Amino acid sequence: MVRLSKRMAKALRHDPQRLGLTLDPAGWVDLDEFVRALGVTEAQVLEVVADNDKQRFAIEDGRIRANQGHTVEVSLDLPVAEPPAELYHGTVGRFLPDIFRDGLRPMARHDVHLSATVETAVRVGSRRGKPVVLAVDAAAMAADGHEFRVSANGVWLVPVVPANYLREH
Ligand code: HQG
Repeated sequence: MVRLSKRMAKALRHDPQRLGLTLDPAGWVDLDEFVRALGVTEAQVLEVVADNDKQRFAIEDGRIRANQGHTVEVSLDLPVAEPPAELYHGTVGRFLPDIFRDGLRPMARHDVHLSATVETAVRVGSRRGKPVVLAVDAAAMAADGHEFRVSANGVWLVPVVPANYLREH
């Protein structure tokens, strides 16, 4: 299941071409076509979508897409949303000098990914080593005109977080 989930994320976020798939402008692909390209059953795909720990995928009108995390060009058409006063970003110590100089940047993805809870941010940071959690003053950012969006699976997205809104949690 985890392996299939990773293959699905790779196809829907980063490399649809490798499976001969083309995403529509909002990141959707026909579910039948997707199932065929992966060479699995529809039931297996539906099981991954339903049981995914992070609800990484959405199915709608016979189509599937990744809820966030793309590196290929897509526009998810998410509405601007008012963020909670504080959001969190999980990273590792070696990135801190750059982050406190340049702010949080989206790197290969479209947006900086922020978590609503410290716990989730710890998990995100742990992918790269000993986690460090940064608190983002989302209220101040929103008041200053930065636009936040929230993905269907509750990840907060913003193009950049300038360093002056960051502190170590
Ligand atoms: C760091 C996973 C240097 C940033 C997770 C991060 C998340 C900087 C890395 C989602 C920097 C980018 C996204 C700067 C940011 N200088 N380093 N100015 N600004 N960074 O993977 O947030 O499991 O693109 O701290 O759970 O780690 O795939 O972002 O370490 O929700 O669904 O550059 O991916 O979700 O890494 O993770 P990423 P992320 P999935």
